[in-house]
Amino acid sequence: MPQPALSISRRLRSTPFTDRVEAAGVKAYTVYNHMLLPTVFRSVEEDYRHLKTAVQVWDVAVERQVEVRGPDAARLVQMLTPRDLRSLTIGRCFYTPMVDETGGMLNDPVTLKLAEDRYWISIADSDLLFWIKGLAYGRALEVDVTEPDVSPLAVQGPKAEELVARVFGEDIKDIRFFRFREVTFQGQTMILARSGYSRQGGFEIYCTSTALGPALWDALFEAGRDLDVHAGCPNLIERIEGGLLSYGNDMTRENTPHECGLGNFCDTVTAIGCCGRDALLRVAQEGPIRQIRSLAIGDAPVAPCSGTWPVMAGEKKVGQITSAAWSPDFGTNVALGMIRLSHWDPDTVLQVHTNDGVREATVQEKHFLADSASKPN
Ligand code: THG
Repeated sequence: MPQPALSISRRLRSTPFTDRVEAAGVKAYTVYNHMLLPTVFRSVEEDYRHLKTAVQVWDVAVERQVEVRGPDAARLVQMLTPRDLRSLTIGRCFYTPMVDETGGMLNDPVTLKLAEDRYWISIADSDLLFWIKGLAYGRALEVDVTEPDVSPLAVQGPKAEELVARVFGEDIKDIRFFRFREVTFQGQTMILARSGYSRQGGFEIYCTSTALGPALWDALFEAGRDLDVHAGCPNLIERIEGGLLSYGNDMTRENTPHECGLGNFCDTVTAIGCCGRDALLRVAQEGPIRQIRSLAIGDAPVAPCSGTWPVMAGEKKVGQITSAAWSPDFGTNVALGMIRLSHWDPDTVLQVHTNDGVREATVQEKHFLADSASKPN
């Protein structure tokens, strides 16, 4: 069915790379942090295959930065998350669930510590800036909370390291996972991190100048011509296979980090000052009664899941699917869903009410792992 078009106005902010993305033939966008996020270039399946074999450049400027700067910066950032930030040293990135006073998820950003008194919070799709400004004002903290001119450009795929080394030098190969360094591009200091929203490996360049965005894009494409570099974007199939969660889709304010399977990124007992700490300590006593699971949905490819699909055990609703896509490598539909405790054990068979009928689904032990995938042709 043809999709309706999206009317673009000033409220849907463009990015430093929008001209290049359009020249590269973007076929669809979604809206994320009031900006345009590409979702398809050639087709979701062609983009998927190319991401797993070559290298892509992604305009992920929608991952806006909330900069927290000042003498109270560390205190304020710890108020936001149940992850203990005492081990977040300068040069590191932490995946940080962020919660409100009830322990409900507000966002799941990557937090970078740039200096003792300076952090970037690289946000998913919710207006976290307002919450942070409210806390800073309400507690009269000595901080500035701003959205700086910073636009991440991701380089993802098996050849990403080679491409980034060609542009920024061989030394970048020493950057470890979830660490960053300062680099210089045309005299401008930027941040280069080994991170990104795929399981294929790669880097994120935090472009610190809108004016230099197109030149940065062009430099990567010129250097990567023989690597088959192509414009890409976070890929629905690959991220579901890899169990990468999407805020607003797989989780909302209704969920705690533990329900999202993000308990590993929480140290609620020692995260003193986190505003959701008391609420989370209370729920941690019992443990969650529903949690995100990977599922395989049987038979032919399913149509896209634009809302949620009920998950049933006979007559009883035991959960919902929040993301699903056909996986060429696994030969099944891969999915993420929130499933009740009584039915979340691996190999449990359930029924999913998709838009085009009831399908059988099997709960997986973990996300879909690359080494059990059938090799691409
Ligand atoms: N990079 C940056 N900002 C972002 C994202 C990103 N902001 C929005 C969105 N993505 C935030 N969500 C995620 C979700 C997962 C991961 C990163 C950001 C991720 N997770 C790995 C995992 O879960 O295994 C690694 C976590 C770890 O080991 O610390 O990478 O992609 N800049």
